[in-house]
Amino acid sequence: AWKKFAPKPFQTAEEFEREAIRHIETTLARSLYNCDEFATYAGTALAFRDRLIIDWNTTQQNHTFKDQKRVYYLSLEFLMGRTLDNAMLNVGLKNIAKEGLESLGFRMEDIVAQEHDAALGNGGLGRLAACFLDSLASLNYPAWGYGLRYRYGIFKQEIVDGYQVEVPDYWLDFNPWEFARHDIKVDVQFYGSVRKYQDDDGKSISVWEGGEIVQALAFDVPIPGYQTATTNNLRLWGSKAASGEFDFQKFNSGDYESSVADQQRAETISAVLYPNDNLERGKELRLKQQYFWCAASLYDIVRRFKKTHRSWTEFPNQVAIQLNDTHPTLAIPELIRILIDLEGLDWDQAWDITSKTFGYTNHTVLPEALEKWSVPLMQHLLPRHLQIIYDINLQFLQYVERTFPKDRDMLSRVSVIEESNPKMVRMAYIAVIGSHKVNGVAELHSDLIKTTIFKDFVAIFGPDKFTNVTNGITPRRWLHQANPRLSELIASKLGGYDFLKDLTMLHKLEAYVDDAAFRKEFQEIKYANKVRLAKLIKDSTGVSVNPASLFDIQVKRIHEYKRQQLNIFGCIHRYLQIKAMTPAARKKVMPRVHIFGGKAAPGYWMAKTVIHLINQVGKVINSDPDVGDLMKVIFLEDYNVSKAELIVPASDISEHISTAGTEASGTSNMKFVLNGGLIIGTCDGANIEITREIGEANIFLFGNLAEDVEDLRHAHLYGRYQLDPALATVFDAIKHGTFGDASSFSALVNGIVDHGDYYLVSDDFASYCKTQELIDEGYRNQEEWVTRAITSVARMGFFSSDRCIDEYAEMIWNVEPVVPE
Ligand code: 26W
Repeated sequence: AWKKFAPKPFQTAEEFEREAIRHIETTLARSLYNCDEFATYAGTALAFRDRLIIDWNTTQQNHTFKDQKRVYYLSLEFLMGRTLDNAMLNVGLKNIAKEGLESLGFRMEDIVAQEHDAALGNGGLGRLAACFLDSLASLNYPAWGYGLRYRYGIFKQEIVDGYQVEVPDYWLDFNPWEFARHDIKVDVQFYGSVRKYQDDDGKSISVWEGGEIVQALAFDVPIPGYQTATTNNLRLWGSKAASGEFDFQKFNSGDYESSVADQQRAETISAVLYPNDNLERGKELRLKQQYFWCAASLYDIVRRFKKTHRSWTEFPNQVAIQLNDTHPTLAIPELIRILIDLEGLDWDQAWDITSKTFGYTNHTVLPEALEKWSVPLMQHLLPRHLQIIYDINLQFLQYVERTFPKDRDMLSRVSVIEESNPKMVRMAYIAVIGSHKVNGVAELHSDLIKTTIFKDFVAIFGPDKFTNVTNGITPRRWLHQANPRLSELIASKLGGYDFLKDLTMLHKLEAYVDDAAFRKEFQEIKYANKVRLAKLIKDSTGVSVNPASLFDIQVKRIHEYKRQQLNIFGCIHRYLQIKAMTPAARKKVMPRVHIFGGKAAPGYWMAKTVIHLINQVGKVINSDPDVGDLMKVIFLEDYNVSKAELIVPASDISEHISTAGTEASGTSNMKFVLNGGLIIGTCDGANIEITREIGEANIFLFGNLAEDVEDLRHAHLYGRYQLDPALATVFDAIKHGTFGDASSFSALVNGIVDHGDYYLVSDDFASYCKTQELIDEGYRNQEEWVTRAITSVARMGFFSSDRCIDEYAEMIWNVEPVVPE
């Protein structure tokens, strides 16, 4: 009987218009007579949202009914970007909407551009989580993401006088994609103390009591799969003071303000995303965020399990939890606490269930990024969890001692507690010990973690616990949405869009490498994408760039290990060369536009110095009449996902030039190549596998190898090296004030000249510059260049996040898809 009342989704352009207008007039209470682009976006989004909800409800009912194992992806970051375009594509009604919008007098691009990015992430790790959600739904895996609903996402970056300025990103004014679940609340406890007693059977019981309670409220975001009815759920937790906790004592005694202050203190937990990427700062609020989110998510997962299951031994057959880096490691002691303290299991049962449930993905080997929390802080905030962590450590160290009886050093090396002052809890070790699989994100990285940070653990647990899953990207957003013309061209040759579901089909494009019409169209698309980027550059910086020049792009978080400084020193070197040339020689220079973008962590002074230098160099070069169009240096402000969608398809060359052994994988490298750009890169992260797939002839590799980095660093420290002479000339120009006040940049220069050049900029400089010359030569031969670009696109099928998710499902989660009815 209910069926006849079920909402009917629109099927035609006219029905879509009717729905969008209904929402504009009723849901938004706006008159059609002042219907601007924003209102039209809102009406469109709400019409599509209705459509998503239907599939979402069906999917969740179906998953509950089928009762198969589910995947829970715990990530502090989900860098989703915009949703509308993806929703339209995935439900297959984009053309209908386009037609409808046109008849209302709007262009699709303008409407889609009204949406604010959901920027709940820093960079690679957060964007990877977003690609994974897309693939999980598209492949019909029953999966949920769990994260935090930050009120402020990553800050907006403004460039003022060449310096980065951070502006808060309040993004929730109008967010049609989330649903507040007012009925789903979890009380999360902090502080307090642990009371131990013996029950009637003499069993020791721990009770965590006192302290304070903060309430977690669920906000759900539907995640539609591509061309499937499967619509998964992303649950984000917002914090609020627990209603019972609103201090009526204070309230009644007239201390209204302080009782509101308590409320605000609770809301602070989910207020802001920490903007550090690869730097751990040990802040109490961050630890509170981590526990708040882990506790709420586990409560929710356990509650769902208990609705249909009685035996705890079934838990790992029903639940797979993936830890996206160590940020959710507290979920391990939390599950043990639930099983022992609340459900009455004994240690061995609880441990067995827990370690079968969790998998841990490591995303970085940088020592400053490895999470450690001080024991006193943990004792204060989470007293029961600290006890459990000590218990885990005790059991583990006893096992190690039995296995390696003669190795005393081993015990202190692998102990979860670092014996420093204060003592520190090593979160990555808990994650390794408490999971059944540990993976890195590219082959080199997975090898490195086994030989460096987790070497002892390989000896202890054996090599099979450690595995590799090379990262991937979703071809829906990063090919079809970002580059619709290229996607259409490919579809015209491959007989439709099936390659968006099976990216390995791209290999068939190799048959068209010599097809003149195909090549011409391919080149025209690249040119059009460069024109589009040139317009963004003009609008945001005022600088005109010639789209016929070689576009050389480096966009990613600003970090010393990613070496934007190497790139900008290379630009200065090129500039000095041009300045020294005769007019005749200048005619032979290959014109280039050097484009940078990326945010520096607000407290990362050296990264901010790099941004300042790039802007200063741009200011000088872009207005130098000797240079003209031969060279431009651009810093694009506020790099984010939606800008990436515009930037990525417009590269001729992109730069992925980290010191070998430091970039775990990189994922933008994959995006650029998939869109027909070549790359210059070091032998690092996924660059190595990209090379293996597309062929050495199609990539510009340079620089020292990871295996030599340690020796080179050593040589610097003991003075057995000489500053690269070309780099010395670059430094002279900086010191002479060519790019403004030299003292602004002295720390950057001195870090290389006097302080050990930790990132080996000098060691790689000559090889970098030489390779840039090869690129100029290569680009001159457009015919060969296009062949390389097309061949590369054709060979990128491996890097779909669909492949990646299938590998996780098989090797780590042991879950199967649930095909929708
Ligand atoms: C605790 C501070 C902090 C914050 C973020 C430490 C570490 C992180 C992330 C793990 C850093 C990150 O985003 N890592 C990136 O992960 C990508 C996805 O696997 C990789 O492609 C990048 O190479 C890696 O830098």
